[in-house]
Amino acid sequence: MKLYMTPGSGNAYKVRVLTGLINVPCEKVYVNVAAKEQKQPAFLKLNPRGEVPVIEDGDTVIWDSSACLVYVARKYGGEAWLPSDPAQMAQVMQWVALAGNEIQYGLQYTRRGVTRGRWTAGNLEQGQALGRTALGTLEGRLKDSEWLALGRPTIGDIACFPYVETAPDAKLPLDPYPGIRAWLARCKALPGWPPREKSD
Ligand SMILES: N[C@@H](CCC(=O)N[C@@H](CS)C(=O)NCC(=O)O)C(=O)O
Repeated sequence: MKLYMTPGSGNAYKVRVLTGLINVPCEKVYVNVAAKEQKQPAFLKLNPRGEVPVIEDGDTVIWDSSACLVYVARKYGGEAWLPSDPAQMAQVMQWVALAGNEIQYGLQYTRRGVTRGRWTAGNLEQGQALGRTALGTLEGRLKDSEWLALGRPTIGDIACFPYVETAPDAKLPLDPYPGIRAWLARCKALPGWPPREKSD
Protein backbone atom coordinates (compact mmCIF):
# COMPACT_ATOMS: atom_id res chain seq x y z
CA MET A 1 0.00 0.00 0.00
CA LYS A 2 1.22 3.53 -0.82
CA LEU A 3 0.43 6.55 1.34
CA TYR A 4 0.66 9.97 -0.34
CA MET A 5 1.53 12.40 2.42
CA THR A 6 3.61 15.28 3.67
CA PRO A 7 5.83 15.00 6.76
CA GLY A 8 3.73 17.54 8.68
CA SER A 9 0.22 16.47 7.69
CA GLY A 10 -1.84 15.53 10.75
CA ASN A 11 -4.41 13.93 8.46
CA ALA A 12 -1.78 11.68 6.86
CA TYR A 13 -0.44 10.96 10.36
CA LYS A 14 -3.77 9.30 11.21
CA VAL A 15 -3.15 6.72 8.46
CA ARG A 16 0.44 6.21 9.59
CA VAL A 17 -0.79 5.59 13.12
CA LEU A 18 -3.31 2.92 12.10
CA THR A 19 -0.91 1.13 9.73
CA GLY A 20 1.72 1.26 12.50
CA LEU A 21 -0.63 -0.16 15.13
CA ILE A 22 -1.78 -3.05 12.95
CA ASN A 23 1.59 -3.48 11.29
CA VAL A 24 0.51 -3.07 7.67
CA PRO A 25 3.46 -2.30 5.37
CA CYS A 26 3.01 1.15 3.92
CA GLU A 27 5.26 2.91 1.40
CA LYS A 28 5.38 6.67 1.96
CA VAL A 29 5.13 8.89 -1.12
CA TYR A 30 5.96 12.50 -0.29
CA VAL A 31 3.91 15.15 -2.07
CA ASN A 32 5.57 18.53 -2.57
CA VAL A 33 2.86 20.83 -1.24
CA ALA A 34 5.15 23.89 -1.41
CA ALA A 35 5.34 23.33 -5.19
CA LYS A 36 1.54 22.74 -5.28
CA GLU A 37 2.02 19.19 -6.55
CA GLN A 38 -1.30 18.30 -4.89
CA LYS A 39 -3.11 20.65 -7.30
CA GLN A 40 -1.49 19.25 -10.48
CA PRO A 41 -3.48 17.04 -12.89
CA ALA A 42 -1.54 13.86 -12.02
CA PHE A 43 -2.39 14.17 -8.33
CA LEU A 44 -5.95 15.40 -8.96
CA LYS A 45 -6.57 12.08 -10.71
CA LEU A 46 -5.91 10.43 -7.34
CA ASN A 47 -7.77 13.02 -5.25
CA PRO A 48 -10.01 15.58 -6.98
CA ARG A 49 -9.93 17.64 -3.77
CA GLY A 50 -6.16 18.16 -4.19
CA GLU A 51 -5.20 17.17 -0.64
CA VAL A 52 -3.23 14.54 1.22
CA PRO A 53 -3.67 11.87 2.45
CA VAL A 54 -4.42 9.43 -0.35
CA ILE A 55 -3.84 5.70 -0.23
CA GLU A 56 -3.31 3.43 -3.20
CA ASP A 57 -3.70 -0.27 -2.55
CA GLY A 58 -3.43 -2.19 -5.81
CA ASP A 59 -6.25 -0.81 -7.96
CA THR A 60 -8.01 0.82 -5.00
CA VAL A 61 -7.46 4.55 -4.47
CA ILE A 62 -8.97 6.24 -1.40
CA TRP A 63 -8.78 9.94 -0.44
CA ASP A 64 -9.73 11.69 2.81
CA SER A 65 -8.24 10.59 6.14
CA SER A 66 -11.56 9.33 7.53
CA ALA A 67 -12.21 7.20 4.44
CA CYS A 68 -8.61 5.92 4.54
CA LEU A 69 -9.04 4.88 8.19
CA VAL A 70 -12.28 3.04 7.37
CA TYR A 71 -10.63 1.22 4.47
CA VAL A 72 -7.51 0.15 6.34
CA ALA A 73 -9.41 -0.83 9.50
CA ARG A 74 -11.96 -2.99 7.67
CA LYS A 75 -9.52 -4.48 5.17
CA TYR A 76 -6.60 -5.22 7.49
CA GLY A 77 -7.80 -4.79 11.07
CA GLY A 78 -10.48 -7.46 11.47
CA GLU A 79 -13.11 -6.44 14.02
CA ALA A 80 -10.70 -4.56 16.26
CA TRP A 81 -10.59 -0.96 15.02
CA LEU A 82 -13.97 -0.59 13.30
CA PRO A 83 -16.34 -3.47 14.07
CA SER A 84 -18.99 -4.54 11.58
CA ASP A 85 -21.81 -4.58 14.19
CA PRO A 86 -24.06 -1.64 13.14
CA ALA A 87 -24.39 0.00 16.56
CA GLN A 88 -20.71 -0.42 17.40
CA MET A 89 -19.63 0.85 13.98
CA ALA A 90 -21.86 3.91 14.38
CA GLN A 91 -20.49 4.58 17.88
CA VAL A 92 -16.97 4.67 16.45
CA MET A 93 -18.02 6.80 13.46
CA GLN A 94 -19.54 9.46 15.74
CA TRP A 95 -15.98 10.34 16.79
CA VAL A 96 -14.61 10.10 13.25
CA ALA A 97 -17.35 12.61 12.33
CA LEU A 98 -16.19 14.98 15.09
CA ALA A 99 -12.69 14.79 13.59
CA GLY A 100 -14.01 15.72 10.13
CA ASN A 101 -16.08 18.64 11.42
CA GLU A 102 -15.36 20.64 14.60
CA ILE A 103 -11.79 19.32 14.89
CA GLN A 104 -10.90 20.08 11.25
CA TYR A 105 -12.67 23.44 10.98
CA GLY A 106 -11.95 24.46 14.57
CA LEU A 107 -8.60 23.02 15.65
CA GLN A 108 -6.83 22.26 12.35
CA TYR A 109 -7.81 25.41 10.45
CA THR A 110 -7.33 27.74 13.41
CA ARG A 111 -3.86 26.30 13.99
CA ARG A 112 -3.06 26.88 10.33
CA GLY A 113 -4.30 30.45 10.59
CA VAL A 114 -2.29 31.17 13.73
CA THR A 115 0.94 29.48 12.62
CA ARG A 116 0.90 30.30 8.87
CA GLY A 117 -1.47 33.22 8.56
CA ARG A 118 -3.68 31.21 6.20
CA TRP A 119 -7.33 31.73 7.14
CA THR A 120 -9.69 29.72 4.97
CA ALA A 121 -12.78 29.36 7.17
CA GLY A 122 -13.53 32.31 9.39
CA ASN A 123 -11.39 34.19 11.87
CA LEU A 124 -9.62 33.34 15.14
CA GLU A 125 -12.71 33.74 17.34
CA GLN A 126 -14.95 31.65 15.07
CA GLY A 127 -12.34 28.92 14.73
CA GLN A 128 -11.62 28.82 18.44
CA ALA A 129 -15.33 28.58 19.25
CA LEU A 130 -15.58 25.46 17.07
CA GLY A 131 -12.36 24.15 18.60
CA ARG A 132 -13.77 24.60 22.12
CA THR A 133 -16.89 22.68 21.08
CA ALA A 134 -14.64 19.81 19.97
CA LEU A 135 -12.53 19.90 23.13
CA GLY A 136 -15.58 20.14 25.41
CA THR A 137 -17.24 17.20 23.66
CA LEU A 138 -14.09 15.10 24.01
CA GLU A 139 -13.51 16.08 27.64
CA GLY A 140 -17.11 15.19 28.51
CA ARG A 141 -16.42 11.68 27.27
CA LEU A 142 -12.85 11.24 28.46
CA LYS A 143 -13.26 12.53 32.00
CA ASP A 144 -14.63 9.11 32.94
CA SER A 145 -13.74 6.87 29.94
CA GLU A 146 -10.34 5.70 28.80
CA TRP A 147 -11.29 5.62 25.10
CA LEU A 148 -13.84 7.38 22.92
CA ALA A 149 -15.89 4.33 21.93
CA LEU A 150 -16.41 0.71 22.92
CA GLY A 151 -14.04 0.89 25.92
CA ARG A 152 -11.03 0.23 23.71
CA PRO A 153 -8.93 2.10 21.14
CA THR A 154 -10.60 2.43 17.73
CA ILE A 155 -10.25 4.60 14.63
CA GLY A 156 -12.35 7.17 16.52
CA ASP A 157 -9.39 7.85 18.80
CA ILE A 158 -6.93 7.89 15.90
CA ALA A 159 -9.06 10.31 13.86
CA CYS A 160 -9.33 12.79 16.73
CA PHE A 161 -5.76 12.60 18.02
CA PRO A 162 -3.52 14.73 15.73
CA TYR A 163 -5.21 18.14 15.88
CA VAL A 164 -6.26 17.73 19.50
CA GLU A 165 -2.62 17.22 20.44
CA THR A 166 -1.69 20.41 18.58
CA ALA A 167 -4.63 22.48 19.93
CA PRO A 168 -2.22 24.74 21.90
CA ASP A 169 -0.87 25.95 18.52
CA ALA A 170 -4.40 27.26 17.86
CA LYS A 171 -4.09 29.20 21.14
CA LEU A 172 -6.31 26.66 22.88
CA PRO A 173 -4.21 25.32 25.77
CA LEU A 174 -5.11 21.87 27.08
CA ASP A 175 -4.70 22.73 30.80
CA PRO A 176 -8.51 22.84 31.40
CA TYR A 177 -8.91 19.35 29.90
CA PRO A 178 -7.30 16.70 32.17
CA GLY A 179 -9.26 13.84 30.58
CA ILE A 180 -7.96 14.78 27.12
CA ARG A 181 -4.36 15.08 28.36
CA ALA A 182 -4.48 11.60 29.95
CA TRP A 183 -6.02 10.16 26.76
CA LEU A 184 -3.31 11.69 24.53
CA ALA A 185 -0.68 9.96 26.68
CA ARG A 186 -2.64 6.68 26.60
CA CYS A 187 -2.83 6.80 22.79
CA LYS A 188 0.91 7.43 22.40
CA ALA A 189 1.67 4.49 24.73
CA LEU A 190 -0.09 1.97 22.45
CA PRO A 191 2.43 -0.54 21.02
CA GLY A 192 3.31 0.46 17.44
CA TRP A 193 2.12 4.10 17.73
CA PRO A 194 4.60 5.94 15.45
CA PRO A 195 6.14 9.32 16.28
CA ARG A 196 5.25 12.32 14.12
CA GLU A 197 7.80 13.07 11.43
CA LYS A 198 7.29 16.76 11.90
CA SER A 199 4.49 19.03 12.97
CA ASP A 200 3.82 21.98 10.69
N1 LIG B 1 -10.79 16.35 5.17
C1 LIG B 1 -9.49 16.06 4.64
C2 LIG B 1 -8.53 17.21 4.94
C3 LIG B 1 -7.17 16.97 4.31
C4 LIG B 1 -6.23 18.14 4.52
O1 LIG B 1 -6.56 19.14 5.17
N2 LIG B 1 -5.03 17.96 3.96
C5 LIG B 1 -4.01 18.99 4.04
C6 LIG B 1 -2.77 18.47 4.78
S1 LIG B 1 -3.16 18.03 6.45
C7 LIG B 1 -3.57 19.35 2.62
O2 LIG B 1 -3.45 18.50 1.77
N3 LIG B 1 -3.33 20.65 2.40
C8 LIG B 1 -2.84 21.12 1.14
C9 LIG B 1 -3.85 21.92 0.42
O3 LIG B 1 -4.99 22.07 0.91
O4 LIG B 1 -3.54 22.40 -0.65
C10 LIG B 1 -8.97 14.74 5.26
O5 LIG B 1 -9.41 14.41 6.37
O6 LIG B 1 -8.15 14.06 4.63
